[in-house]
Amino acid sequence: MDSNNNTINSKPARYLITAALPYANGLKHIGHLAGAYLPADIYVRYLKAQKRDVAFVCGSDEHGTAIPIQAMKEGTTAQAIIDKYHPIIEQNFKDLGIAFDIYHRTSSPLHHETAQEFFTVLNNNGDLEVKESEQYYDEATATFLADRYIKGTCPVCANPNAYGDQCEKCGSSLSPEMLINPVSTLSGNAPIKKSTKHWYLPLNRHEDFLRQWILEDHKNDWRTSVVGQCKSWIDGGLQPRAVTRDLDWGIHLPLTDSTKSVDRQQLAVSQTDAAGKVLYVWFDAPIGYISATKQWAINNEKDWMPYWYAPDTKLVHFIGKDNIVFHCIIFPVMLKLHGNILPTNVPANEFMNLEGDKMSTSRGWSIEIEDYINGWIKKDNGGDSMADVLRYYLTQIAPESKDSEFTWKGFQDASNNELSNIFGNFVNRTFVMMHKHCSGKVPPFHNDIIDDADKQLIADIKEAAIKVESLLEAYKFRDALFEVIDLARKGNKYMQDKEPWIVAKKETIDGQLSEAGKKRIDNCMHLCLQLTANLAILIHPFLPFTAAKLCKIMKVVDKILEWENAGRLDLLKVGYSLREPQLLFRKIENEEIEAQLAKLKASTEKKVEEAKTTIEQPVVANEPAPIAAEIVFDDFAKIDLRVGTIVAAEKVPKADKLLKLSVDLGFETRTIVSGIALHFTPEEIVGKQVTIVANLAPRKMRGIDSNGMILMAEDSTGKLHFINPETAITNGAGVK
Ligand code: B3M
Ligand code: ZN
Repeated sequence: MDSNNNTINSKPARYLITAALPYANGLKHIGHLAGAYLPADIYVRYLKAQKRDVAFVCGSDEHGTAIPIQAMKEGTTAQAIIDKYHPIIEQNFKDLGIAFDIYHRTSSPLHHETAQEFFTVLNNNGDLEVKESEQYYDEATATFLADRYIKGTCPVCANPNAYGDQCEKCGSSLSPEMLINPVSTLSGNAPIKKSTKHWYLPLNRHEDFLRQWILEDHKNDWRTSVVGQCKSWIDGGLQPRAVTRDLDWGIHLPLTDSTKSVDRQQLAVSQTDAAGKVLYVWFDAPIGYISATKQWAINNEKDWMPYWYAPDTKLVHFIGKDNIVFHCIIFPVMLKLHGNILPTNVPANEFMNLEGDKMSTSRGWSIEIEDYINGWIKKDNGGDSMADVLRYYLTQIAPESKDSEFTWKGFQDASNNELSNIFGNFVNRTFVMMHKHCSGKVPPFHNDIIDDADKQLIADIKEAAIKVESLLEAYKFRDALFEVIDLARKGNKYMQDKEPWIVAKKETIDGQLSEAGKKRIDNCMHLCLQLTANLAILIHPFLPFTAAKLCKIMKVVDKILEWENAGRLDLLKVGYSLREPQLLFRKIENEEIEAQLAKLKASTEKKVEEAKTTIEQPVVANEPAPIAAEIVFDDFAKIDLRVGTIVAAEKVPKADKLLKLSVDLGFETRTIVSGIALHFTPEEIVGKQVTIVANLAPRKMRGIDSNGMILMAEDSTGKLHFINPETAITNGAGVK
């Protein structure tokens, strides 16, 4: 609660805002954007409009096994990979208006020094432990197999392609020892065990601190999902985590000046250690926030220290949910030991799915940021307004408290029905009418004829400014955006009720508009114009390109966008002449949306084809699954297996993987829904005999009652095969 009160009662002296450092090993997709970068940018733009002292830092994460692995794939060096992707990713962010104060690199000498200094301080203070242990080793390539150099079956979800650090299917965080049937991704061989020495961060020593700091102090102001994930980590028992690796790509361990080390013999880093070992990527990457701040300070002649040491600094990490443990548990322990401030909040987002499935670059089921920029911003006549359309939709469906879903139809609706029809339309009508009825100048407001509708609109403007501010302070970006659009909606209604065009018609006698009519039109247009200026201020954190366009047509400099102006009704001076309106958003056509859907389908099919050709390679070879836990005969006897014949099969609508089967068991015909549609067409399986589990409890799948389960064998390529009798036998026969 402390930090919460802090923000409300006293404004922090400065802000340090971070967004997760993307691995520079490939293009990033819109899920990344929605997860960390866009909300961070919105928050920072708002803070800067508040004239707060802010540093917004980000940059490339250029270490870890992900980089050399990508280099192998592209047949090049790790250095070439980071030099290729770093500038592309940086430019992609710029094109979408993500305005970091610095986009740094963890390969920079400044970062290497900073990370080494950090390690040295912890090691000299006795805050690390050293342990000699047996680790997986690939003899063919003489490499210890850390993180992504090792693959195997996930102990949690049985995914056969889980990495040594994480299962990308179920999200479990793993260690190489947990993998079932591990293989080296370098040679495809089964590894041996070899002894090696490593430095560990003993998280177990900090359990009390973490419990108090997260589960008590922040239980109310951090997102429930973040606190929940932390709680399950802490309750699961904190273990020492290795912070070094036997690799050559990364930051070499700094030699220890053994006179300074509290335990010289044990903890000291020798020449040999330093040459063959590097810092674990998740040890060095978050320190990247600090080195980025240092470089930013150098570039701007500032002092970086208060941003990481002064207690009146508010540090906020924007990340996706897969990075929670690193930012809420491991890095804070490091910061505390090193004497730095701790994050005030870590507003992690959940995941954004795409058209009914998880986003995944490897399966081609994603929208790459670069692709969006090329397809919509660069060659489209909408230009950078299309950057704002994406920012709008991604914020409108931001996965703040649960996973959300991007659909192209939703994108089109958000753009056409809300941005264009509500926001764009209000501004456009205001400007068209102001030019027509007020000769292009801001008309006066006549207080003597103010009515309830005017008063209500004025109150709505003031209230919206307050609401949007408090929602942004609480990291509720989608609700905040809703309030802005809702204000535009109220503007439309106000104008619709006031009907200035009708007033003009009715009150014009002999070509002359009556005095009373003129005053009514003046008041309506005056308020609509002040509302437009307010909309520019309020929409600016979300849609910066649109705000800039609004400033242009209002002929004002962007100083007007300062937050203290929100809620004011004198932003545009009476008599000031304004520009002609400019269409803010164009309509998105059905064909464009269909083209995107077709493209998505083609890209996933291409990846499936590519995967087929690489499947022979050891990297993805499936080892047979380990034998399950022993059972006794009685367990087996409970399962009633029968032979039956598939007499009908059809696809289940809107479920790519499911077939609805009718299976003749002789004494009855069963409906069974089976997840085999990607392997067989309905036509090819009708008439086949199969073995089914006949006494499985019924289950509803896509609204259909499924009564039983078909047995299938899965080969090492993942292909399914029927288990059926050698020659046809009577339906209903038991299998024992
Ligand atoms: N590069 C992982 C990721 O992109 C990692 C984040 C580092 S933040 C310090 O999800
Ligand atoms: Zn898994």
